[in-house]
Amino acid sequence: MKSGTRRDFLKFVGLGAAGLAMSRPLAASGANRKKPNIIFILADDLGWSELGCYGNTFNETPNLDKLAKEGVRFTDAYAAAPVCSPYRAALMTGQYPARVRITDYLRPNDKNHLSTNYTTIAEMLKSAGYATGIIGKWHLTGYANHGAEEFPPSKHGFDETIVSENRGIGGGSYFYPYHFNHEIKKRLPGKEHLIDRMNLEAVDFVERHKDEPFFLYLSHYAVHTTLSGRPDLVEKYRKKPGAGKSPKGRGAAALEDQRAKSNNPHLAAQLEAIDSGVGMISRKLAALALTGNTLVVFTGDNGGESRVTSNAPLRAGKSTLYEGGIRVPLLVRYPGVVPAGTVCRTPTGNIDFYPTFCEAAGIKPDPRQRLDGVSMMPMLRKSAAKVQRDALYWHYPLPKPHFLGGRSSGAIRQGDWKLLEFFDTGESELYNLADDIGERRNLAKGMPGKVAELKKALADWRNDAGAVIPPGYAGYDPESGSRHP
Ligand SMILES: [Ca+2]
Repeated sequence: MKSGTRRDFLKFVGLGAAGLAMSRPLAASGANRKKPNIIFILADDLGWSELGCYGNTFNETPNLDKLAKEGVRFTDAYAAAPVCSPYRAALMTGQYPARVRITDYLRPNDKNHLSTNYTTIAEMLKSAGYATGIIGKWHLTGYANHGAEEFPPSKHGFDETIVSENRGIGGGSYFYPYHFNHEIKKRLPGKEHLIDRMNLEAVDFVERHKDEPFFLYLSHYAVHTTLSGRPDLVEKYRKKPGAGKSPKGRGAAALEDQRAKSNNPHLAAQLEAIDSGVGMISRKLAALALTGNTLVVFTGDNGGESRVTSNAPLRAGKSTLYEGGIRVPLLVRYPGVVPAGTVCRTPTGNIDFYPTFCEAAGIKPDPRQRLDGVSMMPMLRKSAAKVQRDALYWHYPLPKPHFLGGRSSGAIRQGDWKLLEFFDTGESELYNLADDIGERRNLAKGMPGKVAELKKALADWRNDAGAVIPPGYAGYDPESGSRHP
């Protein structure tokens, strides 16, 4: 949507400036009581295999496992990209990263950013009377501290921005004072750890907004490298049988230590802290009698980093379009709507949260903002529900390989079939995930018909989405099927 149409859009949904101003008192008086609260908890770089309820036997995630028991666990949930910013662009807009034109992570001085021309999910919910807040990582803008014009959460519909970055965030910053924001004041006694602080802020946010519908986006910086857990928790996992050495994702010693690539005590410590926060939030909701009217989502933004963990049985990790880079954990609890203890095997993407949250809140999305996702509400009500979708698509053009190994590529998943197309060499790989979740048997050579069919579907989708492969990002032109000179 163009910026000029935003006012018209607010009129369209019956909420001009006056309507926005009035929506809060209405909500507080109970007129909106039926609208569910929405808590979206995102862990950074958390692979599909890390939670107990996904089969991990080293990490301890009792509160997340309980969430799965009380709701639905998705086996085939996908991130729209194998790195941070494009996932977040898709989450906010309901569109594929290729359509939003954010297909790689944004650098601290990046001119590219999430355009205010979009109506974000936060703006949608805000216009329906929700209090909106983000705690933690945004990563959809460059930073004024690095010379870029800034487009922070406050320009995208968030009333409150709490413990969030205003500087480059690479390299981790898990203990106060936080290098990604020098202005944050300490609140916890002793050596304040970021995850604990964010959990505290989340519980406070719920308490503050208990009398109105709220949307809380709790966006953890963990478990991104450089990993650094709370010392007492790291010590606990170091002593646990099967513990790998505890590298911090940097330096030759860390890279040479093969055992560090699984059962990583720092990662386990960070994950336990995230899990404790989920427990704190659940207890707060229960104490306020809000559990029944709150939709809680827990997920990850891309696969685990292969330098510090293993995504096995999935292949590879962050920065690649193999399953290890894009398949993520997804748990949803919504009592009375989601039957407890269910498992959903239908593929979903994080482009689906936008229409899902709109439907849950009873809001019609703006027809002028194209949505690539479909509402998950039918799947939430009944895990075997049919979904109107042909395929999921990925577009990840790179000028050179990512430092973690990812290559310039695209991918499509249609049913159990998965095709990866590499823009650097023109090669394709074909897998059937039903009996090869680890993408070990490339079937491309023996099935040229299937390869051609999926390549065409992927090319058609690229056309529709306006997906661009910039000059110099490929040695091969997938549209013409020929090599660049
Ligand atoms: Ca990430």
